Amino acid sequence: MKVAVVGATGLVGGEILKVLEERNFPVTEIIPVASEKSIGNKVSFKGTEYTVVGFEDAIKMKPNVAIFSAGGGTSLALAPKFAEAGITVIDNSSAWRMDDTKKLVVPEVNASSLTPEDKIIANPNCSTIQMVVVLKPLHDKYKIKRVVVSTYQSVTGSGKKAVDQLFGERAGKEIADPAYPHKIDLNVIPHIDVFLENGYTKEEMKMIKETNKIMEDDSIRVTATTVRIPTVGGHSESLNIEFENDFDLDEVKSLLANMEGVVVQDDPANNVYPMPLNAHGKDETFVGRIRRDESQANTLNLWCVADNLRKGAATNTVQIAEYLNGKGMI
Ligand code: 11C
Repeated sequence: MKVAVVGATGLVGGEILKVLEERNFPVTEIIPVASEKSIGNKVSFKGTEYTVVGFEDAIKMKPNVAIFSAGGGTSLALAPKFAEAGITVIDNSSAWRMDDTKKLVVPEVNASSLTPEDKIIANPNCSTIQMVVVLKPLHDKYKIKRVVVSTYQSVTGSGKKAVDQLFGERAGKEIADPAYPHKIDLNVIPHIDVFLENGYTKEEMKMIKETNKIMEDDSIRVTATTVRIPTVGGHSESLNIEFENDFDLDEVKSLLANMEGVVVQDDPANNVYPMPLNAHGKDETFVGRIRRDESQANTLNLWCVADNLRKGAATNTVQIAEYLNGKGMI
């Protein structure tokens, strides 16, 4: 497989290369693609150096698949050019997610919806991905009515500038060009992406709309509050899930334990529960603090954590490529 990575020099691009390497995706050639200013730079993959090229050269090199992580504007402009040349695009931006003609895919949940005709495939937002892998087995069994989610999101979700802001503040440096409108170290910022007219942020609305699309069920009501915290290892989420039907707590734990890509870490007596420090660098979504919401019938509380650059971005895109490859679609 010839694999183009568009945005190869960014935080997620670097993670995509790492995940392709670690999961042994059958790569014969990496084509790193980036904007003008990075063309000619070198990117290393499995001990070989590859030269960063522009998008026109990348298309001429005819990759089997192009994994995009270069922002929505680049995806809107360039993904159709790759697709027209017959190259399947897996896009990590928000550009195509809510387009009715494009699939929004978390492999453990809805990979089977993919067909060879899908030439631009959207990868969901990181905070949505880790939530839907947890919701899916529970929805199939007990039918979800409503989800209330509150997030505790890593600064890596905002890119390198935000990581530099956190560690710069911690080192007592003056931050000339901060990623956030406030200090992030020793702080909690209830604001991710831009505010919309309804008072929600764009990140919150992504979690709501993307969940309905991926789960193929608009009857699931979702409300979200998304929050940035000074951590780097991954995103954490508190989920309150109300079901149509009653559930058995042991069965909930076993459904989650048997879900592909989910690991249950739930032993409060021994202080075992998911944390970003432990999820960092892993591909799974970790779930714990699984308990009944005693204030209301048929309702569950849990806590889930995943590395947002891995399962929330790079790993999910590579898993989509693995699925397409396994089905002979690329
Ligand atoms: C964050 N979830 O943590 C965002 C980053 O739509 O892919 C990913 C944005 C997206 O800030």
